[in-house]
Amino acid sequence: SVDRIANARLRDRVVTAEAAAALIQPGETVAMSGFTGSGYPKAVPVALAQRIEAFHARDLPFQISLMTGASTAPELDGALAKADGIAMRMPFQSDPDARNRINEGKLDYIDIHLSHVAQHVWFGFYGQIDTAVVEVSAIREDGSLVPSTSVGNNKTWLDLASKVIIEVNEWQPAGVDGMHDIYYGTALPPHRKPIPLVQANDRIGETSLRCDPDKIVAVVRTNGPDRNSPFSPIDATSEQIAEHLIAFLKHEVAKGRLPANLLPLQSGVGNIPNAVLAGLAKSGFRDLAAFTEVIQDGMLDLLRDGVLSYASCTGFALSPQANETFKQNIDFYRERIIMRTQEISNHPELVRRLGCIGMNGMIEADLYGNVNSTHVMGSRIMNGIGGSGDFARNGFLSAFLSPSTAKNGSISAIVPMVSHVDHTEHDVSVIVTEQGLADLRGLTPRKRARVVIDNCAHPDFRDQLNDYFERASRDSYGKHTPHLLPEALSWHQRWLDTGTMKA
Ligand code: 0RQ
Repeated sequence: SVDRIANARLRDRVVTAEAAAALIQPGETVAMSGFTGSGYPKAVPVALAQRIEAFHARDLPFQISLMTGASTAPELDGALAKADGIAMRMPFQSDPDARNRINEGKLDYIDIHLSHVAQHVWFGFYGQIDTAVVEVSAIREDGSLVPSTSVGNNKTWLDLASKVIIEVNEWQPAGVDGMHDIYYGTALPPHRKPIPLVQANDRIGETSLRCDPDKIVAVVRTNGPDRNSPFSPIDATSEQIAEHLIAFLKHEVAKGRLPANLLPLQSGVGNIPNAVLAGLAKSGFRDLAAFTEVIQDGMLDLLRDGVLSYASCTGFALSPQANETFKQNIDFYRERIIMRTQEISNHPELVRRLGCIGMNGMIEADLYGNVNSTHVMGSRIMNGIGGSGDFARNGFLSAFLSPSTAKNGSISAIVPMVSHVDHTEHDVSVIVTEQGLADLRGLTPRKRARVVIDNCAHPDFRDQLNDYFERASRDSYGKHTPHLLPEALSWHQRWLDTGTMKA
């Protein structure tokens, strides 16, 4: 087979993962590739975790600040968190070990909008990047780098890092070459220009990443799979949520507010968004487009069946089975998928111009439409805001989806006041649970409360919510957004004290 490293100079820099990891020093800021379990480095982070453990065994300090595109995998976040090797982490993670350390207060975590990461690093808000560790699928003869299954912030990492370690992963299909679109037109204010993308499938950049070869200090060959975790079968609750949302989209088409083929879709990851995608396939929609962050199984199916004409993303989150289908039909998918940097896939200017329809999961929503996507009981982080805010604030419509209860019915996802705010009442158009859909557009706060309680709350919590809302409407200091402050968060405290939000 053809050598994936076609550049002779860089072929000479091939070393073991251990040798590459030895180039990373304590206290460094390290920027790695990876987005929702795709395209992350597979070998150097594990070797780095071992190096860190060896230091710790000799009572020597060793931690790094770690930045990525989004969530990675046990071999990256998991291994480094277990080794107690991360001092600061940003911007999005979903690893159980890292999450536990963050919630124990032992790992500093900064949760920012995914579209902000690259520019905030360019602005200098996070200091100098010492090392970039980036997985690619191949190195071209001219030294340019063909990304693998995610692009994330790799352009920024390669541009700004003092030294670069490249992993060339032969497991990634060679046929991804041509799928990427790396935009080099970004500049810093006050010199920014409009981004010349007017349709979700426009190509505005290059198919590979540039990198100054003098900065590449090591190249490591790998051959290992992305995280590729399986999806659970679609359950009844997810299916009902999907049905409500699809009925709403059809209604919007009938009213003439959306075209028959909708507007570019953004879909979060998880079982509910997957059910929505499966539902779209069954409901007769055609010629849809996606302008989203992540392509998961449901979107590959829609592309295969012609329901979706094309999809723009920055990474994948596939089951092992879907990954096989992807690899076997890579020529088909390359014609229909464009992978961009996450500053472009999530760019507010583009999300606004294209009129994306955002569909994301949530932890809880309150009577007035504020949404918490990240913190259980206001303090325990689950994952992070990810790209949900980029799409919620800037899209044509933004829907937040969740079962109406959590933890065996002991928690209501509809609460008097959210215990943490990621999406304000100004950014949320529609809330959907298996009970129904609340269309908040054009409604005053008190009218929103009515439809949220009537359409979305679980019957077990409806009386309690009505009681709160009625008393607040009578006794609140202000009557615009009625609240009883001593009670507003009492449901959360009750759950912490007694194990249920039920009064
Ligand atoms: O926890 O597994 O311990 O039981 O949250 O909940 O219902 O399985 O739903 O996997 O879709 O996750 C908001 C976390 C939903 C996700 C969130 C607990 C529940 C369970 C997971 P257990 P479900 P999902 C694009 C967009 C932010 C990022 C985003 C998310 C766990 O959608 O991270 O939108 N969103 N990115 O028990 C207590 C509640 C709860 C609750 C759920 N009210 N109280 N626990 N849970 N609701 C992708 C990217 O940006 C990269």
